[in-house]
Amino acid sequence: MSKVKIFSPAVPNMPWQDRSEGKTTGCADAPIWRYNENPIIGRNPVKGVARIFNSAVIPYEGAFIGVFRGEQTNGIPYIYLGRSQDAIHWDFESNKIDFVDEEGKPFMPVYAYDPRLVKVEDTYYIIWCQDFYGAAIGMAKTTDFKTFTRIENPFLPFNRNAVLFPRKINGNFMMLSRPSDSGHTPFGDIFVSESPDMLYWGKHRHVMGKGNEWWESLKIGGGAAPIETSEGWLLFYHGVSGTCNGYVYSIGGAILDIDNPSIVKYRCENFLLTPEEWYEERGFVPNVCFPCATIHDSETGRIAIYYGAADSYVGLAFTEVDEIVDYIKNNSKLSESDKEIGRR
Ligand code: BMA
Repeated sequence: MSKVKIFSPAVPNMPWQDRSEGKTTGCADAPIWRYNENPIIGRNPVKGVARIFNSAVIPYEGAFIGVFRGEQTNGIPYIYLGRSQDAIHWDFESNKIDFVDEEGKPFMPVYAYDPRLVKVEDTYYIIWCQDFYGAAIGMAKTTDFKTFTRIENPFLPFNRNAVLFPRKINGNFMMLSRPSDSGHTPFGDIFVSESPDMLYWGKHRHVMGKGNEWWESLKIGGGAAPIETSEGWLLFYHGVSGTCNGYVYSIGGAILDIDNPSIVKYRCENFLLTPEEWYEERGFVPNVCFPCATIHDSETGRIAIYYGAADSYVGLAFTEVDEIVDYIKNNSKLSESDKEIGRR
């Protein structure tokens, strides 16, 4: 039993590899280690799809299911469904997810990328980036992974990296997002918005800005759905450094206040994972570690982090809640805007 409690169902069959077997790396001192058979999803994973990366998975009916960013061979990203018994080896449907609109008529976004998958109460929500007169947030819901019904676009363009909290807070749905431009956004902070009905979103609050540390000094964005713990919401996010040779995406960690996630309680000044392995450094876009999901077990405190690598692969890394929370707390550096209720 971990010292820090995770409040979510137990997942005894979650993927796991002990640290001694996993790949640790020389330069990162965070208690997080890579699966030694990474990448778990390689190139050309299914007919018509050149690469799968930046994807989200969740326990489902005793096994696992996921929504995957598939880069089609025409270069346009879309979302594909995948299923797995062990959350490591995945079978993908060869057809893109067929969304329907609120009236049950077919609805196909022009493109769809970086999906997240979050269960709130009895419904699974998919949140992604799509065209709405520029990059914006798309959403759909399902209860059976057969019918996927569109929900109104929650935010105006331009926005990316929307991540829903796994339960309502003070009676409202809560969602992180990162307002942006429509290109390769050279700025960006994380905000939180709330909604009573998943239709109307408001009470927008600033959560955290790009960091002072160089690894996240250009922009940041929400990653995996926050994990509810006895210390607060544990958030794995991405932070970007703008080097003379292009952007570098690393994984960062923060803990948000449980009742008011606009307030950051702890924020780790060090990255938790940064591109070091060949599949992170080399690919369609080099130097990208982009977290989109975790699977975690409340019984053991184990956490598996799923991240896109170099816009080409999916990688898996492991940590334990006690150790990662300690590490984030022991290396926490907050700015004034992190600590305030971000309202102006
Ligand atoms: C961001 C997003 C991600 C991508 C990253 C690196 O702007 O588009 O999907 O992984 O760039 O290319």
